[in-house]
Amino acid sequence: MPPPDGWSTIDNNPTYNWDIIDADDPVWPGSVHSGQYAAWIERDLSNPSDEWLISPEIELTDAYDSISLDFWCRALSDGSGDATIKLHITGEGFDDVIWNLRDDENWNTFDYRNKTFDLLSYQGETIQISWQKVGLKGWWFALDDVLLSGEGGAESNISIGDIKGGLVQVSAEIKNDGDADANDVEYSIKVTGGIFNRINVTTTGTIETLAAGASETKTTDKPIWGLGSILIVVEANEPFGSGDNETANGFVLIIFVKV
Ligand SMILES: [Ca+2]
Ligand SMILES: [Ca+2]
Repeated sequence: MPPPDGWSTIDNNPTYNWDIIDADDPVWPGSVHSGQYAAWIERDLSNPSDEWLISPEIELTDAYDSISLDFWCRALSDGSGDATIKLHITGEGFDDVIWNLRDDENWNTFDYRNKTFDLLSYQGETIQISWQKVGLKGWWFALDDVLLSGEGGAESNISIGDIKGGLVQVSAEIKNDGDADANDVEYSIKVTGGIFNRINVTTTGTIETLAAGASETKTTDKPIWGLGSILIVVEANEPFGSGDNETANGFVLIIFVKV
């Protein structure tokens, strides 16, 4: 059975590599912590191991108050030889070993144990989490219930500010009142109306990044010619975030738009 989507392994020799074990067919009873399966690597008594179990890339690019890695594992911390399990956090330009089973634990019984690590310092990075079995012999290692959780911190908040008229154009202020940057803010300014409904101008665009507390003023990119009452509808939205829409009434005096 392959690992779940996006997970991968690196096998540096053909024997005793990362595998999935089934609770109904346990290598050792109790080696699955919950559900039907767990990850597992057997000790290798003759070839030094260098076997990796690697998570998908995880973007920690939003704002968080906390980021926590939690997992359950079952192993002894010593055993013969020198093999250990190293927990790596890797990303662009870094490879941090944040846990070493043999050095950091003193586990003499085969209990499932819970480990928790604070990963808040990786906020802003795209990381991968890896368990590396490295060295000769050691013990088998079972891993289950890996959970990465984050609690939200700052959020963006898109709103529409002033809508203004001018010489053949309408402008609208798009604001981010939140305390986190807004990304890919899609906006539209639609102007309709006039005598015989001859005015129909829509301007759309995307603001790649609208910093926290910042605003940008966007202007219709086609001239508004005509005469009479108009309706202005401004919308701005983040694809997976906040949004706002506002309407305003105005009047076009041939070439001057009065809002
Ligand atoms: Ca191996
Ligand atoms: Ca499981």
